[in-house]
Amino acid sequence: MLESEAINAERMRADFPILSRKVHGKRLVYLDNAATTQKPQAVIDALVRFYSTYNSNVHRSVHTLGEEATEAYEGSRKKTAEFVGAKPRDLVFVRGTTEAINLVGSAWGEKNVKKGDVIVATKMEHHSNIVPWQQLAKRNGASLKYVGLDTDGTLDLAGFEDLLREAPRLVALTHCSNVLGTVNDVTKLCSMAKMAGATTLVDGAQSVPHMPVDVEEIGSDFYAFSGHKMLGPTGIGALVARKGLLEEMDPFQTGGEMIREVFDDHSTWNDVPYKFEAGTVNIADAIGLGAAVDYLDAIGMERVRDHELRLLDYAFKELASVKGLKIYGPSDTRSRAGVISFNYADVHPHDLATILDEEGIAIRSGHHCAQPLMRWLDVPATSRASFYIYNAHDDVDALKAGIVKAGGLFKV
Ligand code: C6P
Repeated sequence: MLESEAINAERMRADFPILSRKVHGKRLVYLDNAATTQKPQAVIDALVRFYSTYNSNVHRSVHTLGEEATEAYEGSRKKTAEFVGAKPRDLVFVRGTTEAINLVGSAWGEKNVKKGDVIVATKMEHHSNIVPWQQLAKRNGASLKYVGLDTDGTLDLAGFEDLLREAPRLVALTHCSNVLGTVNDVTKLCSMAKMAGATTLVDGAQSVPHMPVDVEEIGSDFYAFSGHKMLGPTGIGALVARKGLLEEMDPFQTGGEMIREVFDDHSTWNDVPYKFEAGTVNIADAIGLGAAVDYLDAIGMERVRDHELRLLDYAFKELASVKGLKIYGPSDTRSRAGVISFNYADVHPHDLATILDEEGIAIRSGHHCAQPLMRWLDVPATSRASFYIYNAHDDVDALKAGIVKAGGLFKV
């Protein structure tokens, strides 16, 4: 593929075995990529190769298998770090975005957030970037405050500036909303937060898989993301920290491998990032994530973003003609990612998702783990279609036809 060539999604589907299966006798139209993405054969092969040829623990054994496994695991750390513009020593492998944020909540938060401190989050956060801060605030006597949204589903910048005047200890915000698709200008927001003296955490669960991300350029202190939303396996993700920050933090979990020396009454800690990877790590899935990074690197993230923007434009144009369909989030597709949350007349999102499933179309319905945002939208739930590299116009056409069919059944 040439760098400048647009992605040929139909051709790309051949790399994803699951996309050739049928659901209820129909072609699988997979539009639930914000929940998790499908896996290319290259990732599946990397997992099979590990278990069938060099399965072994890492960082422990000098035998051949142990050396090979360690090399592959650390190789994957290097690739994953470089993918987001970071150094391997600043990247901790975790289970996913949720664990990365909990790690910061404990290992950084316990020491740094004091009674009376303010933590700032936004109304468009996933529960994973709310509940750890609620718990930390409760434990340490701090308060959690929210930046509101403008009517178009973008952040209320004036409200953000107001909260920065309270000199928050931490600003935690998402790079991209999993419901509204809003892409936040995290470079600008982190810089504003920094000037106000805050530490920053960016939730990159919905951005790293879909657009070029450079943590150095963004200037965040912490950046979290999940492997399974970027073609990798479940159970693996990363926390990337600003240079030197991990060294200042206490361990998250304790036990094997994260130590340097253990005495009867105290222990000393391993170097970073190993200090934060206690016990036997998720070796196979980290290696699988490395294969996913290779796959995305070969395509190029600019092209991934470009493909999704084209698809988004097409979907907006097509869905505009469906009477009774309300789409949430910014109307300017340039400031959103390939996520479309909507409601359709009085059809309950779960009913719509069930009818679409009959047509082989997978979307998500519900609150999308963003209940404060649902309250702000004043709806109990939405339907959500989310795109990736293997989606094309035919998927959008199938979605539209399925919605229209549901409209007929519900007499919209
Ligand atoms: N959102 C969705 O369907 P984990 O589960 O740890 O890999 O990722 C959590 C998470 C954190 N932040 C954002 C913005 C997210 O979208 C998610 C996961 C999925 O929207 C599953 S709830």
